[in-house]
Amino acid sequence: MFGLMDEFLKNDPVSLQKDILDHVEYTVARSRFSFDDFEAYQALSHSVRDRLIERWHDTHQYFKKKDPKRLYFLSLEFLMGRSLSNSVINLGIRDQYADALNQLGFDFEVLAEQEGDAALGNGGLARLSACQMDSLATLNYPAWGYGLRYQYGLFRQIILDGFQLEQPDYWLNFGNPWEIERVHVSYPVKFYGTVEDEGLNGEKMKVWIPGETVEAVAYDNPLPGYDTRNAINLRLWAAKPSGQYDMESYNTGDYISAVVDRQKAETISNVLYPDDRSYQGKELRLKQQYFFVSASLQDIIRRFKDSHDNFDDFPDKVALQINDTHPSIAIAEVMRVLIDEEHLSWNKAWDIACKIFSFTTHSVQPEGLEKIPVDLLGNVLPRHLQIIYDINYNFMEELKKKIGQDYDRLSRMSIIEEGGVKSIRMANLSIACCHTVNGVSRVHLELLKMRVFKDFYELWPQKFQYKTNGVTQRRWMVVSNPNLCSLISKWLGTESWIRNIDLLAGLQQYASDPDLQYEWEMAKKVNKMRLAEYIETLSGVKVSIDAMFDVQIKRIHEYKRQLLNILGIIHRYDCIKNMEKSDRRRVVPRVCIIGGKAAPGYDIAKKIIKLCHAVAETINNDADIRDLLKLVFIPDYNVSVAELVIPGSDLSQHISTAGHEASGTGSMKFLMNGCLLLATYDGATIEITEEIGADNMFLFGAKVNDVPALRKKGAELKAPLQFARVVRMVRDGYFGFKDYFKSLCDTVEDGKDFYLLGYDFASYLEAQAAADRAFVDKEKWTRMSILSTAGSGKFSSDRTIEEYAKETWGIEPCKCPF
Ligand code: 26M
Repeated sequence: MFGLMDEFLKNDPVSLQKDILDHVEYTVARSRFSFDDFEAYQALSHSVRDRLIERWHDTHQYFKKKDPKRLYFLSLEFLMGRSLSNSVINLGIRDQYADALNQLGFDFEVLAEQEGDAALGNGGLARLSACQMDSLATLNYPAWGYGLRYQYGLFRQIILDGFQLEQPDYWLNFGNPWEIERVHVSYPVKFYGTVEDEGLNGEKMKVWIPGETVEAVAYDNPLPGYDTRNAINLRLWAAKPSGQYDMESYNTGDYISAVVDRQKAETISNVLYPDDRSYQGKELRLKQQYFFVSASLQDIIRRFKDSHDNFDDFPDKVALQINDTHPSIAIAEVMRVLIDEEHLSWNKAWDIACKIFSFTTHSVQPEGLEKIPVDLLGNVLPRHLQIIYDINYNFMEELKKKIGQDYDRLSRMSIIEEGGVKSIRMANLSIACCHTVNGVSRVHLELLKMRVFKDFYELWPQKFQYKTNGVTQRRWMVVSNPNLCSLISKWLGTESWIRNIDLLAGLQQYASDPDLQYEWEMAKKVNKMRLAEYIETLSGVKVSIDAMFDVQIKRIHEYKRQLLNILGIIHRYDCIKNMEKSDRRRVVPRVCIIGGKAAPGYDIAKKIIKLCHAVAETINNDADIRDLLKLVFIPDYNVSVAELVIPGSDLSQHISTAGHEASGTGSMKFLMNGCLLLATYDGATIEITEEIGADNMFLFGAKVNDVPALRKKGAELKAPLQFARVVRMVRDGYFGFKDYFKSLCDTVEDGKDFYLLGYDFASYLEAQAAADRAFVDKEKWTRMSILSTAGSGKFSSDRTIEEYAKETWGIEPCKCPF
């Protein structure tokens, strides 16, 4: 079966051209003599997809033959972005396609721009899942991703008069060539109903009689590894009306409403919830969680049963990773299936569950932890509620034996939260069951141990670990920054760093080499020109590429402190205005770029976006300021915008209040692309500092351990005068919208400044001044930039995945032969 090379699709330009033209004619149904860029993109994608499917089939046959322990990665969110460039690069056929297209009169890059983003996720957590899937495929791990196929991804951000408006992202409008619909891979998922006691062979049994059944249909997304034949699968579930009809309503003649009811089933996979705590406790969100978990587990168990008949082997063949608590209802579902359907004993089932599940948490704030009201869970999933009560009973009994009658601690650790709204604490359920709880950076684990999960850490210290996040260099360097990559490969004399990123350290020795420095600066210049063009088309603002491009792109959140950035920009503007004309020559020109979405219900975050626009309006139209300072907001920030912006940045800001960013992954993408970081000692930044040295970054601000004491000081902690002055400018209406910005200004008043903007302001300005000084010393700046890339190796998701594979999942590579 393997090695029949001549059976594979051919990749020479002539075969590729024929293939593309055939798809124009037979798939897109256009004339091969007349088709536009979008149609060419569609045909091209189908041609690539054929090659993907070939490898994907071989990989799965090989996995089936070898039957290794498999990893199943459960996540409610995957932020994949575009697929075309990534696929052809990983398949190793980009240049062949580019040649073939050239001869047809098309430009590969232009066609790649036709693709829309798959934005089935919110931010960091979701993009991390996508990066980790790329590493799993590349490192040949036998892994599957499971998630939901939302019809509407993360909302599109429109800016109207400086205000954010949300629009639906109906991303499937023009079809999606990267997925394969599997109408025959489908499972019924049940909701509601009652639980009854029944006797079976003299034993009491619980029988769930559901009230609604929805069908889950699989959509497979093949994901190719780089420089390997392996292609793994991301299986996303879509809800379809069930084949099981409610005969009664049909027979009673209520045909129309019966059809309408069935159609409602589809709403389950309709829309991605924006990351927003106010959505907690929503029925539809719980149904989404259970829907994808139930379908995935049926699929996983079916695959296991194909070649095994004893559940004792289950933990040797299956690792289940829960991405944050969102899929944690899987724990109760595994128990239900093993006990009610497979008739295992409680103890046997619990033993299996504890061996297969691991859990990674991505948050720092205890109030961000997910809770499901008991009434809601009891209504939607009555049997699961019983199981969770039983898990909690056993857990509490075990705990009492260990810690005695410490009721405060027992109630803190209980899976059930009593009080106003009695709720299930999904994090406590996850920790009680999972063999490993991972944090996403070293300092994040410390915070989990000392604060958020202190009680649990004291009970089970060995469960708590961390795996510092990483990102894939395939997407964040090879796809998005080809100029820099060819330069790196030339100087290293190899392209192997794309698979073995530690080789980047080889650049260190050339960091001061004038030839490399020159080429490095040229590559940056070309990327800045591309970004400048994009900015001008979007906002009409002309920016000079000689200015420092200073970028902050990420979700808008108070703890990420975009407000600190804007207040710093106001300060810079105010200083320039008050300078003697002759002194202005010494000002380092800046283009400040901010981008990101605010959760639709997050008022303060939306005001930050409006303030950014109001300040930009004033600065950019001030003839006095010219190229010394510009501020632009990039609308609708997403993965493909990041791919354009990051390579064109000089400086990037990661300025969260210490102790609030669990890891941060944007910083790693900038680092790999040789952008200098201006950052606080928070999340993974601490580890970045250790890799590249504090003198190659601009660090500032309170440290994680300072923050609690600073907060205690309250109003005693006086913000510096410069800070008071810029806040006053906003308050007094210097940028208009005085009343609207009042509540935003209130959040940083002395005594109320929870995120410590006032406290950190002076050191922030110093770090900015240090960045200015470094920028004018081109030799120094470029050296720092080269050393950033050279020191970024640790932050590849390849390293993260190797650690998970060895320390958490216990899986081995399974490389499909060519
Ligand atoms: C919650 C309720 C309802 C709907 C959505 C949510 C929700 C969705 C996503 C809550 C949180 C979500 O993601 C959190 C997240 O992205 N955390 C980030 O994870 C990154 C990867 O580990 C880290 O680098 C970031 O520091 C962390 O903020």
